[in-house]
Amino acid sequence: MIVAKGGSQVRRKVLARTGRVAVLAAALMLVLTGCSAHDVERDLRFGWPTGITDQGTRMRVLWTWSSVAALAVGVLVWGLIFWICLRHRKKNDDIPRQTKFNLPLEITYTVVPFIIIVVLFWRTVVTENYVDKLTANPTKDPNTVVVKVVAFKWNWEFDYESNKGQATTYDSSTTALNTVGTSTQIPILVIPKGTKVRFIEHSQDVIHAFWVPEFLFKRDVIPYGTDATTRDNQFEITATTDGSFVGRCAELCGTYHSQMNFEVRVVDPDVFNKYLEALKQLGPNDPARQAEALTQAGMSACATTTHPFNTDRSLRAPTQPGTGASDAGGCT
Ligand SMILES: [Cu+2]
Repeated sequence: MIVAKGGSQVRRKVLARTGRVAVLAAALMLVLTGCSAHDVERDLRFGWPTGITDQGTRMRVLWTWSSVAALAVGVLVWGLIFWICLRHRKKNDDIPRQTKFNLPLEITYTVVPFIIIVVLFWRTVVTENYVDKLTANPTKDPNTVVVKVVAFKWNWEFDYESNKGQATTYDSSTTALNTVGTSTQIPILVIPKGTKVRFIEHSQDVIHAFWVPEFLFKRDVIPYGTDATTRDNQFEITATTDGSFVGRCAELCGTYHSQMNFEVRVVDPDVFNKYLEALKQLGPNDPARQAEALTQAGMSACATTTHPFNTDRSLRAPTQPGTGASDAGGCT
């Protein structure tokens, strides 16, 4: 008896020491490879695409931890299956002990999944509420830029309604600073990095959908047959990565649906302010104001992520860059 007790104590000590060494080794590896717990968590993506918004990051965190929870449950279930297969495999021809039920076990495997579902539901609702959160009085808010997105067959108009609480209109008019896409010009939406942007989605004809894949978010643009925007869909994002990103219409809206591309440029707030100032100086009637204002703000005048399409309906081949109707305009 004494020998057996001593043996189990030794085993426990060895196990404890192995555990301590493993934890220390893991911590040392993290420090030596320059990874923080935050880095590890950020890289645990499980196939989740890279977003460029604060909201996208929150969705990714939900995905990461849902996947970790699913894996943990998976490992437990696989472990139990293998354990039961090995531990209770057929060893002789005796009939195994026959049992009826095990109340504690049944309560456990009812309550535990219920708790898991409650936690997943709760975290999903919290994340959804964060993604759908809207600022009260956005046009007066000192931290928000308001853009009205007007969809029409088959292009986009972007109206910059206000910039951090200041209304942005052309001189001597109430028209918001804007750009309008045409078959020869991809509309480019410029937004400031690190600033909340409120989108008001307005449609003039049919249902379109505003989709920037890197936002990891899309929302329908519903026509209500009125100029009022009170019923229009609205949402907010805060872009955290600068760059140019393609945007698309994600609702089959008609003949040129597939050609309703636009570009989003996420830039420093200084560059954004310069761009708005340049638009204002150029006035609402200059059809080339988008390209000119982009140039004045130090940006490329042409879209870099997509190109104008050839609108010839008899064409039986996809449009290649440079073959669109815009060749004369310089942006191909
Ligand atoms: Cu559309």
